[in-house]
Amino acid sequence: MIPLTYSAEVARARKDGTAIVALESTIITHGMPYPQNVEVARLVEADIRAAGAVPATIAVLDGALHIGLDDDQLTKLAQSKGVAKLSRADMAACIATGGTGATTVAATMIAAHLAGIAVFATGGIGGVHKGAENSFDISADLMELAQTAVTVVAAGAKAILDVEKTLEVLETQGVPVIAYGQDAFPAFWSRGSKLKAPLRMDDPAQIARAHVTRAALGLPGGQLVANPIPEAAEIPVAELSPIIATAQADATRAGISGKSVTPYLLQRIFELTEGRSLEANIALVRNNAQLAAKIALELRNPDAN
Ligand code: PSU
Ligand code: MN
Repeated sequence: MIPLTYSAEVARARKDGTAIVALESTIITHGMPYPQNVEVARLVEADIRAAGAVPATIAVLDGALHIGLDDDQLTKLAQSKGVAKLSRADMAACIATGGTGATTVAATMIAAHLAGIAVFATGGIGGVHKGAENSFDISADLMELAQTAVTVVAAGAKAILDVEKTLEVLETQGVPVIAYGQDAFPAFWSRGSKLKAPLRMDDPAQIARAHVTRAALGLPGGQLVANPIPEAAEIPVAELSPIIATAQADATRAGISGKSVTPYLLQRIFELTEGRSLEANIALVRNNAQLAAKIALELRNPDAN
C-alpha cells in the first residue's frame, strides 16, 4: 500500500468523523497564475471550513501522496514552475521516482478514494476536445468518473471542449450527470446552455443518497454534479466565444498536443480576458466547494445510508 500523508487537519477530521471535501491541485499549478492561484486555494478551503467540513487539497510532493496540504506546502506548490500534471497514467511513476506533481480530476479522484473521501469540488472537468474526431483527445477524467466512486462537483464543462460529445461519452461510460437546481447542463462561464442535463437534483441530500445507492447497486463509478455559476459572476457566451476560438487557433499554430492542450488553453484564455475569466472562475469554484461540503455533510447523515 502507498502510504498517504495526511495534513494534521485532515487526520483529525478522519478521527472525529468530520465530513471531508477533496480538492485538486492542477487548478492551482496549471489553471491560474501566481499569486491568485494560492489566494483562491485558500478561499476555497475557507469556504469548506465555514460550511462545517474539512478541505483536503491533494498533490504528490517529493514522492509522497498528500491528502491535505498545510499553508507552506500550498504556497510552495503555487509558486513552483514546471510542476508535473498528474492524471491516472502518471501518478504511480511520479510517486515511484520521488517526483512532485499536481493532480487532475482523475488523479484527485483516485487519491480521494484511497483516503475514503467521497466528495470532491473543482472548477471544470476535462472532456472531449473540439476536433477529437481527428486528435482523439479525450480526457481521462471521463473514464475515471466511470470507475472511481467519488462525487465530483464542477460548473459543467468549458467551451474549450465539445460539450455535446463530452456528455455522450459520459453517457456511454454510465456516469450520472446531475444538474443542480436546473434542467440545463451549465456551460462553466454561464448558467445555461442549449443542452439539457441527463439528470436534475435540487437537494444535496438527494445527491448524497444517489451516491450511496450507486455503490449499493454494485456500480463502481462516481457522479458528476454540474453546479451553475452564480448569476452575478456569469460571462455572456458572445464575449467568450471569440476568445476561446483565438486560444484554440493559437494552440493549433503552436503545435500544442497531449496533456499540454488544456493548460495552454486555460492560460491563453486568462491572458486574453485580462483576468476577467479568473473572477468568474473564482466565484464558481467557491460555489462548488460550498455545494460539495453540503453533500459531504449529508453523507454523514444516517438517512443517506
Ligand atoms: N478544465 C478547467 N479547469 C481546469 C482543468 C480543466 O476548466 O483546471 C484541469 C483539471 O485538473 C482537469 C484537467 O482534470 O485540467 C484535464 O486535463 P486533460 O484535458 O489533459 O485531461
Ligand atoms: Mn487530453
